[in-house]
Amino acid sequence: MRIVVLAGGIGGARFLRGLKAARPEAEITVIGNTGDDIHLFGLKVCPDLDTVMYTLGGGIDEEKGWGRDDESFRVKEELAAYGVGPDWFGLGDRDVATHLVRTQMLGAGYPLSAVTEALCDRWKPGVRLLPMTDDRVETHVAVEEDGERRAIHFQEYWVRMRASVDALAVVPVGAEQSAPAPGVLAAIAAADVILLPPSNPVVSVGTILAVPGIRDAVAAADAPVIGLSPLVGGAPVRGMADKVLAAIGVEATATAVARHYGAKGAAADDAPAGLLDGWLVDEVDAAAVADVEAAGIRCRAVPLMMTDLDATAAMARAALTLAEEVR
Ligand code: GDP
Ligand code: FO1
Ligand code: CA
Repeated sequence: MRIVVLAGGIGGARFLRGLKAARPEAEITVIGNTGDDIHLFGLKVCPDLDTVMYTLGGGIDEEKGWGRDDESFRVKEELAAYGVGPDWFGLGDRDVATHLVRTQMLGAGYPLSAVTEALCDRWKPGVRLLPMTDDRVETHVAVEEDGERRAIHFQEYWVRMRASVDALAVVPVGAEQSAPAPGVLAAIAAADVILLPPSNPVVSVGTILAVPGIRDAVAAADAPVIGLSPLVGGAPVRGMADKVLAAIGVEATATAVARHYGAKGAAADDAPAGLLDGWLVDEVDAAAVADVEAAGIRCRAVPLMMTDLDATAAMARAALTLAEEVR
């Protein structure tokens, strides 16, 4: 079975771990978000790709959910001693090696997709991990600070500001000029199932869908498209997804996000193509099932908390069962 997953960082990576446990024999292609990528100290950092790679490869810091396990921050301390910022983004010493290898290979002319494959040769995540694009796309967030509107890098909004002010707009800068990385469209077209894991609908899945060609390929795929809600009980399980949802005028509820993705085949003339055949909400949102189904999307309420591997594998099985139902 060929499964394609459009993944962000922590939510996507943890779901993938459950999916692998549920279907060890499946051929899983992950299309990873690169809108969070940032250049720091001359290094190219790809947080979401690395989170997937480390989580599935056994190198993740389980507590934080990002970065390497058994990490130290000596380099960060030395940079601080020089007074060289930014001081709000912590690059760990072990993690830095990944960014050095990546940056060196990019400098030698390899595309990000080839670099990611090379990094995965070490980590053996057990999935094919493709960046959404080899082109530079950077998510920026418009905020008002001290009465002035300005656009800042997504990481500055998320990590430095902890999304403490409203996001006025979220823009994947460069997306319009980007092209899907090699293998992305072919994987979508050949998929038996396409899954939207409980990743951030705006800055993870939304950014992947903003790469020209990807949204249309998912909408046109023969495979059922099944999503899992990252919102439970009207709030993100983790993080500040509500802030970026507000920026695009979508309520932070499982129903609103399902409607935002839209029912497959249900696009109006000027609206983007709808994507979903099925949607899973958490049991606490069982009342949402009827609303989602009224929008033309098959919906089930199941436990959606990724508390451990068994619970996460059960979520993956529920998504695949729903895919069979709508097929
Ligand atoms: P990021 O790139 O690290 O922010 O990770 P993703 O975009 O892949 O996923 C972030 C989303 O995962 C957040 O909006 C969370 O609400 C969601 N999430 C995290 N843990 C869980 C969980 O256990 N269950 C569900 N349903 N969603 C979760
Ligand atoms: N998140 C933080 O909250 N603080 C950090 O200092 C930080 C450093 C960092 C370094 C490498 C990496 O791959 C991820 C890192 N993250 C950090 C997580 C990450 O940038 C964000 O949570 C995601 O990009 C949001 O999806
Ligand atoms: Ca992310």
